[in-house]
Amino acid sequence: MKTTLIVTHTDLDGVMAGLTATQTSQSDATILYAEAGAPGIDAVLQQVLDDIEAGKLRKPAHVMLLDNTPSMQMLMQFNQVTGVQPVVYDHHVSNAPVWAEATTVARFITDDTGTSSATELVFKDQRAAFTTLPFWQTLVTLTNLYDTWMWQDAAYDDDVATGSTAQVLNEVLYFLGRERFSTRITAAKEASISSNEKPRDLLTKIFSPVIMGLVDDRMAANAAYVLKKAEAAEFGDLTIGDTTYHYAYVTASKQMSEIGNALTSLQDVDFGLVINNGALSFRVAKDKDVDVSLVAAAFNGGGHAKASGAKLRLDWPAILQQAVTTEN
Ligand SMILES: [Mn+2]
Repeated sequence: MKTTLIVTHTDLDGVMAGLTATQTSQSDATILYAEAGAPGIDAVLQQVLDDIEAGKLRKPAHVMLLDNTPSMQMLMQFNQVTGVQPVVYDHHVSNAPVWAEATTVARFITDDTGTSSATELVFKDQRAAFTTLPFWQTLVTLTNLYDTWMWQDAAYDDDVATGSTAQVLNEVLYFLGRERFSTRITAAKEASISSNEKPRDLLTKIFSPVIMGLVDDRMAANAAYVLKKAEAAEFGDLTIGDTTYHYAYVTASKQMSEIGNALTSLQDVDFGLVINNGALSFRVAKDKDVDVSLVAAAFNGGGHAKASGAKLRLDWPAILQQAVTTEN
């Protein structure tokens, strides 16, 4: 193992936080990626501990945990085995109890205002490492706007399209994939890019005009798909207690939250439901009062009152057998 270990999330904020942290780490860094939430990062840290125990890995000298907070128990175990106090950069407020409690086994750099991404937390903490990379501030701004949902605010609909370029940066990540995205960003550290490049021009320099054109095409195709799905919606009524709610539903294979949003703007709809291969995604219309986390909970799912999700598990072998048995 190299001397710095970084564990981060797989989304734009996680990937950019990792790339920002490698710039600041004193030595070569290994980056590992974890799924969202404590179970995701706990699983990765458990694997690291297992590998250290099996002699496959050397103990890291520095550990940075980004856009994610492990469980209290895992932080204690990790500290005990490695002797290292990880530095945790996180902004998921549901982890605040661990931030308050685990101060003897880890150091926490956090935000609970909803305005700072993990990438911004790392950048602000280590700004001195970026004096020779003035354009990095723009990448941090775009990542921050996207991850905190602020990119849609009118304030960022400015003459250089800062808000919409934040969405484009996210799309570039999913178009290229994490490896190629990271390679391009790392190469940009070597290129001489001026500090006052407009956001879109900066991305074109980093990723090339060809890639930006393909990403634009893909975003246009996605928007058309969302529109087509909203037009194909069917409608239902659901009674919870004394109240009956009207909802729109449709099946889709991608763009779940965008389609959910589009469904909520259809006439008289209280909430939208998008179904993707058994995954149910609920979203409440603006100014409508229905707690869809109750509906998700009925399928062992959860989330927020205004947006929640669940997974419908169907026993296909049993369904097939029953259908054939009934038929014959
Ligand atoms: Mn984040």
